[in-house]
Amino acid sequence: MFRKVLIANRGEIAVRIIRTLREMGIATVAVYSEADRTSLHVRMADEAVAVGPAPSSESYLRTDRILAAARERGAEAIHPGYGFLSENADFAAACEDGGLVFIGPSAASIRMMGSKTAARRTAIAGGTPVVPGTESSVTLEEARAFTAVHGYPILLKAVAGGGGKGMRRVDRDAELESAFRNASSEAARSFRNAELYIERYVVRPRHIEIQLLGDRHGNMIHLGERECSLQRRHQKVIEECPSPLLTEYPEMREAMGAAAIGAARAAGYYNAGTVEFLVDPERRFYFLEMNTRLQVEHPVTELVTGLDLVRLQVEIAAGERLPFEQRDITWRGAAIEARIYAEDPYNDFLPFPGTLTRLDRPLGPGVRLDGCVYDGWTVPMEYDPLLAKLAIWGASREQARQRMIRALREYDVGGIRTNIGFFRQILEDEELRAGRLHTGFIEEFFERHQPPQPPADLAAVAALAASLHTAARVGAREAAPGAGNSRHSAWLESGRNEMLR
Ligand code: MV4
Repeated sequence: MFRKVLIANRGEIAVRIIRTLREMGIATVAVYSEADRTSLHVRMADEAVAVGPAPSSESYLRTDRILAAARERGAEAIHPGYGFLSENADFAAACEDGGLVFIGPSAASIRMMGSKTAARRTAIAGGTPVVPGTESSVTLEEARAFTAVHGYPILLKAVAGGGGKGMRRVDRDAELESAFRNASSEAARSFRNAELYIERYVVRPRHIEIQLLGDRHGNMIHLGERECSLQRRHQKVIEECPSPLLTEYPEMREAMGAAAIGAARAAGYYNAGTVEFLVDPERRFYFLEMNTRLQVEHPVTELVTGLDLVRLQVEIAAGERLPFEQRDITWRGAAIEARIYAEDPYNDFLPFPGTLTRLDRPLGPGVRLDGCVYDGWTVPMEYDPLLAKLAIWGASREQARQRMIRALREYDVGGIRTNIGFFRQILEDEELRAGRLHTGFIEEFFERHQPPQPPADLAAVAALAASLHTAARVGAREAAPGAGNSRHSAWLESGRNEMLR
């Protein structure tokens, strides 16, 4: 096993990786930019190396400085986390060329899945169903020919894409040319590759992904699915395991698991990876893409399977065999994860970095909090303002949902805006409770619900809330002795919390 590992990342995922490495008795080397001098991952690691100024292009994406830091400090392996260099095939290759182990798949697998058309061809070779479309990039004329045969709606997608950039839905001939040009120039700007391919547009799909784990000896298993249909502008908002749909149709889990393994085997895949599927309203599923990294939402899989995916990644990278087989994997209960962001959900989710003046964390049964913040820390403006992931386990989905609402009520962050209140609203939603999820859910949610008005003057509100609270308590005692105050509003609760301080 490795004695020392460098973590080429920041924020909550760097902290999460350091925790497992510490449990394994492996020394840790953090890297950090000037903006992250005081960040938690730097404090928690055994050693830390500065790799450059705040912009990630000058620090967390600088392969040369990161490799130099690993060599200088005697690290034997590099964990890339997610984002940054995690799906950079050249970086994976540079690690191996420099005698360092990249904790992830081979550079060849990353490269293959990085091209969405190559990924589709690989999936087809592995016997995995893909959305009907083209197997290579197309010209505008070829796009016209495709729609003449297959009709509309279609989705133009960037070959080098992912994350929705360079993607355009087209519903009729008249729109095709301008959509093609727009998508192509957006792809060129985002990925320095203007190539587009075509898929049939799947209407109101669910997004369900399968977690895979393979060792370097040819063994591969799946760890079930995550339901990731709740997204906003291609950013996941809530993830859960299991998917309410597959709880209803468990035979789909086996079929999707086998399909995911087929695609990954065709890519010669090892380490942890995720195959994303679209599921249409008739419950047909289609390969969408493969993520060749640990994912943000991996904790829900960990909570339900009882496994530590980072530990397994490290063991696999060190050449060990998978310590179990498919039949040993069991799923217990249900888990839901909420991504807690410094942002204003009622002002177009604008990032809201700043200094934390107060931090009360949720605790208690079934609560897991993967965070990177502490009281007094300033959230840097330069990066994704993810503060923490609140992952909740319950014996059932409904228990996990109720527990999540309880935990969100305990969660109190001051000094910045967060999406905590928004999650409380979403988790109370009847459609969510019923498990009727699809990728248009969040948009429709905003049509169904009015945003709660944020308090304008906290001090005045606190005073008012306190007096209302007292009145309500007296009223409640008189109306129903012993009924307590469990039905008080969020207003009263926030006012009371203010007063207690
Ligand atoms: C699709 C689709 C419908 N049909 N492909 C969005 C991000 C990218 N990874 C793939 N995406 C989609 N691909 C076909 N053929 C709808 C989406 C999509 C979506 C997918 C998953 C989660 C949220 C989404 C929101 C809008 C569109």
